[in-house]
Amino acid sequence: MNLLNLLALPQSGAETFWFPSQASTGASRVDDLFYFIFYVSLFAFIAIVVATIIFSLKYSRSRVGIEPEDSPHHSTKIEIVWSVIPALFMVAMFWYGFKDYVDRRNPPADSYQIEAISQKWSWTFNYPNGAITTGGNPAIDEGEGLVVPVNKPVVIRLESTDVLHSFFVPAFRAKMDAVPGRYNYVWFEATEIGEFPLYCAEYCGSKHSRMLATVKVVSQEDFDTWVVAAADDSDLSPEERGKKLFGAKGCIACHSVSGVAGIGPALDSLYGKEETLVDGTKVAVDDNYIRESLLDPQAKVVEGYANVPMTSFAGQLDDDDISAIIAYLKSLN
Ligand code: HEC
Ligand SMILES: [Cu+2]
Repeated sequence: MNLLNLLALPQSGAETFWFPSQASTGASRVDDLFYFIFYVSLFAFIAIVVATIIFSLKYSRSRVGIEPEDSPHHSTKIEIVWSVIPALFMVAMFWYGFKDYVDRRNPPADSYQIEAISQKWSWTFNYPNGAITTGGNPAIDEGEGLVVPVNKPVVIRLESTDVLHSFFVPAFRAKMDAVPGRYNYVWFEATEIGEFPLYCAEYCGSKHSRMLATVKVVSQEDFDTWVVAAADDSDLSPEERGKKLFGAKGCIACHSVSGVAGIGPALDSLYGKEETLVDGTKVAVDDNYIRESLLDPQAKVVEGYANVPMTSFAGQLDDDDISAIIAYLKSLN
């Protein structure tokens, strides 16, 4: 690798040693601030190290034999100069950092909102019209990833069902934690059509490195066609439809399917199991038990969950939906 790349400034947003090419409106501001701080620090570092070396050679007692003589040990003039000049640079760093931070935290009013739910070790993306995509651990899931329109501000509302994850798209310079138990958000406006890697940037367990998805940026026209087609689930199998509903109806916010209990019990390898209820009785998990869990969750409450009520989905899920969810839960065994 050419070491000079370390010093390269981005040329019209192209890839550098430090950054991938710029693919969002906010990217150049992040980069400009980074390079400003980097070059100021580099200048100060070199100036201090070079001066240290020159002076220690020039005035070395053992080498040159110069005896120390009385000299002024305080100069107000010099002290003011070396306090005020760096302070001005720091005020500039703070000012631009603060401005960009405020900008990063305030999505434009006409933003398109997509919900991203993270779980070990994948993402579920819910679009406003009911379309759902997934992305992440390729061993489990060959999801399509996040799809967004170009030149349109997009707010990603971040949730986590289990542990801390972090939504990170280097090409957009967009990075924000997904925190269990609260909502967070990040926004960006993509400026280039293409596919960009989406990483989880918070160590979240053994398959963290495979929590790797893509963001596909398409034209607004393509997006509009795609999102309508993606919401149409008439050609899905019951299992696939169940999986979609599981994300879309928010089950995934309380139930993981990775064996980790969240607000509610993990639902993988649930079907057919013997469940212990709060009053100590045991019931077999079958179609009717699951149906009842959805329509009248308080009828049979799982041991250990007496204080965390699940809300009823009566009126939100029709019989077809319930069958699809049952098919999906069965497929997780
Ligand atoms: C607000 C959190 C929350 C949401 C959202 C939620 N659940 Fe639950 N769920 C719970 C809790 C807590 C329990 C355990 C207490 C109980 O049995 O009612 C539970 C229990 C269950 C059970 C029984 C589990 C077992 O181990 O026997 C099933 C099945 C279930 N939920 C399915 C779903 C499905 C499907 C959805 C989405 C349509 C959903 N839940 C949405 C919190 C939630
Ligand atoms: Cu993660």
